[in-house]
Amino acid sequence: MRVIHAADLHIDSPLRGLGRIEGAPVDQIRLATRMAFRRLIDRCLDESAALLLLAGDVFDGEWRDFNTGLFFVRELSRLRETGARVVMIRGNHDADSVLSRSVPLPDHVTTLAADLAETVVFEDLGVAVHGQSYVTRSVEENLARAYPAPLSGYCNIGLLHTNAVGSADHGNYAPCTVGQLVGHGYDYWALGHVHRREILSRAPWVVYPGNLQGRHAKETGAKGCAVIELEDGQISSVEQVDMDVVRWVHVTAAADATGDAEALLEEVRRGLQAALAGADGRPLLARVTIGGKTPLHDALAAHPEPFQAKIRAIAADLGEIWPEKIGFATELPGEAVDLGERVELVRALRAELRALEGDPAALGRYLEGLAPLVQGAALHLEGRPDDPARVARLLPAIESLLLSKLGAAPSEPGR
Ligand SMILES: [Mn+2]
Repeated sequence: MRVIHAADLHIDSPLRGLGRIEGAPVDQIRLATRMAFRRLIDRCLDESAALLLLAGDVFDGEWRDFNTGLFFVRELSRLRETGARVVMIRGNHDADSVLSRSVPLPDHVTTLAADLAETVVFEDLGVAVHGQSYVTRSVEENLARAYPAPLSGYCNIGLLHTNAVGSADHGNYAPCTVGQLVGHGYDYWALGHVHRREILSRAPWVVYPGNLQGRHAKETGAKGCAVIELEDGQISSVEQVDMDVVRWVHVTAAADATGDAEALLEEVRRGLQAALAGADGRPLLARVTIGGKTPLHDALAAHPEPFQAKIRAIAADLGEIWPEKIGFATELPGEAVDLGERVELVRALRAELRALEGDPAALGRYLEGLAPLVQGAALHLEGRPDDPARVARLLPAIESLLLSKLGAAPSEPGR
């Protein structure tokens, strides 16, 4: 008998950062959270799963319209074909107080209460599912502590939306520890909230399946659900199965001291190719980062666009992989450079830029000169180009650009 555990579906989450990805099938990608859920239901049907467990954050927050809820109902109703039952809880993103709309769910779907942990017993399956929904977005108490004791003679499963690992990337909601869960007496903890898949314990099982579909460049790698195999009421295996329809990856390449741009592009190509090979035919959105100590540093810092365009062309040639962002973290090799007769000029320029870093007023006087340009450009830029904090952050890049124009290289690597 199979039980499928998923969490953090975030159906209809607005996938961030798609607008700037040149040439990517954005409309298709926007439907990815829905398509991944459809794939999950397909899997339940294919495996004739007896039970589907959804550990919170089914929705991303308040729906824009009813279609989000109707889609969910339509997909769940397909499970009637095999008689699968569904038990779900609400997480911080779809807490009772967050969703003002709701749709009636089919009879085979149970949403566990928010005021107190409760238990659903499936006599025919020999399974007891315990769990509690969130009342509000921010639940600070340790909910697991008040979960019912295990029922003897059943496979006991705890459904919980929690930060059990002290993850700083996620709100510290319903915090608990793995040790506490392990000691509770259940056979399997079906967790949600942390979006990275992780098996925290195998005896008993404590599992984050991670989210079903990555939603932005920080949610990289394979995403999916956990498939639990039960034999005679005992869990015999747990397998992580990929469900994502589009995948975010991080591709890195290191430039070397030879300063050979073609070799660097070749390394990027190999990285993109390897990512595609591991994606099982899924379209990929790749964040590309170029690092390494290289004489190319100044040229890349001053004029990244031609290099970025070449990488986009390589990706287009390889197939369904789109660079989402191409960033540079290169440094100069660091050997001393003979500046010749420009030495004084370069020294003065560098001193001036360093002084500006610590002197917002002086920086402000430079920016006055930019005012007429800023007036027209601000509308088309993400932030005001004359924001002193922003300009201060750009000073190292400005230095690289100016020094490269002078044919000089800064003597300190990484500046
Ligand atoms: Mn979530």
